[in-house]
Amino acid sequence: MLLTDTIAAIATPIGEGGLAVIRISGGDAIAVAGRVFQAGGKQAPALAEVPTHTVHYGHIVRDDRRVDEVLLTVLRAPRTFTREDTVEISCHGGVLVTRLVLETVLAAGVRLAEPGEFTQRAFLNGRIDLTQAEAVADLIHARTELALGAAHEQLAGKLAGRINQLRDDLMKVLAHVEAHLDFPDEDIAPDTQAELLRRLEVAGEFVDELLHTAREGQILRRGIRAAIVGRPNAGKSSLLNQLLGRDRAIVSPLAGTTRDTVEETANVRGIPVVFVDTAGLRDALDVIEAEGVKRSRAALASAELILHVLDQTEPLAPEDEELARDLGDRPRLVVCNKADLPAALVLPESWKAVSVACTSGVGVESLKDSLAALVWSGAIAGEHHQLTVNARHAEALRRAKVSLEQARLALAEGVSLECVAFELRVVTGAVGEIVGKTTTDDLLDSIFGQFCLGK
Ligand SMILES: Nc1nc2c(ncn2[C@@H]2O[C@H](COP(=O)(O)OP(=O)(O)O)[C@@H](O)[C@H]2O)c(=O)[nH]1
Ligand SMILES: [Mg+2]
Repeated sequence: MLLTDTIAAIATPIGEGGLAVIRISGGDAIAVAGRVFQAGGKQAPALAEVPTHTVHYGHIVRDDRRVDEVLLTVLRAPRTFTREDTVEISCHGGVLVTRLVLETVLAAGVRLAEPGEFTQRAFLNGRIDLTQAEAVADLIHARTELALGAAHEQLAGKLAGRINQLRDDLMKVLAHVEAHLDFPDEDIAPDTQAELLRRLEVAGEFVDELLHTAREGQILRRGIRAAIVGRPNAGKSSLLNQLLGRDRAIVSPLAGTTRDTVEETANVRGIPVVFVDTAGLRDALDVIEAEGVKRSRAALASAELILHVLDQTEPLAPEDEELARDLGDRPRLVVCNKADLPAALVLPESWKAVSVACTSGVGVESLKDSLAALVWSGAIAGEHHQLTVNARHAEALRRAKVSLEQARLALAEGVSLECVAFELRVVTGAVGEIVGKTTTDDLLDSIFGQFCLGK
């Protein structure tokens, strides 16, 4: 991937819309735009002359023919996303017209950008660090406002700031240790050693704190899967519809109505939850239902949370007890449905249950509260949702943690300063990977390759 050439891509989704944006970035961006743009009005200055961060009305022209009527924004380096000269062309949002504008720009001498290349340039030019680049992707993919909030904080550099601080602190300790290595005759003074140990302990606590946010980070980024299971006719499909707020699954008094699994995402108190409605768990009557039951079992196995629906007009069935046993200590919420009808159900003491009536929706809001509480249980709540690490960060932090502990032990026992320095270099390297201070091409490819075209 060249960093010196000029690139262009459609920055908006392909499809019919009111507007589409074609983005051009690189040293020739403004010159290229000047070649294909015909400004409206007689006294309009050439694009090369216009001030930065200004918008211009005119037409994109190819071989003297007007391709589209556009608004063109000129953004000069370095106050741009990529830190390069950038031009954004807002054209009409049709599939064909957008493609023609892009082709016109490409024909004028720029290269089609690769997926994520604008963001990669922003990173390589020092505009953002790796955590911020990842936040751009999180932002685009965010499905709830909570996830969006976390992505915004990360994009603003909150995580990067904390990670850089950690790395700086460790570098100082490393510098101390290395200084002593240069003078092997001198022992490290006891109070210096105590101070260095304290700093390593503080660093270790901070790494642990960050690692604790990994689960939350995953919940916010990927959401969780919740399987709705229970006996036929308990009201599983009715519950799915209530949780989604619309009639997605077929509800009927006939047992065995739901034969396939139905998957839909809903926003529950800021958590993206993929609900999977399943066929009732029972001995199937025919091959289709048998396949449905098989899929229910698969959904059950892959879910992070189980909504176990019971019909409270009936006594507890052996299947329900069996299911509870099978689930062991996996997160489970027991939902007693049909609260509008007389009760015949007696639950074992240890079963914590929420009572709902899915026909009217009574109890569904408190079910959502319980669900969110269950998801966040064990995770740090509140403002800490704002600072969460992703799987890549967590992996680097785990490596850092191991070496940090080795360094601390070596220093405490006065084994060898060489060993302390070695481990600390591993730690600072691992921590540096998070923000992109130490990177490999493979790492960059894997991060930026996940982006969509034009980002
Ligand atoms: N009275 C009452 N009936 C319900 C309630 N929830 C579901 N039902 C009825 O129970 C039957 C089975 O519901 P359904 O959602 O298809 O159950 P599933 O087989 O578990 O998916 C349907 O006739 C629903 O209308 C409820 O809260 N109260
Ligand atoms: Mg059903």
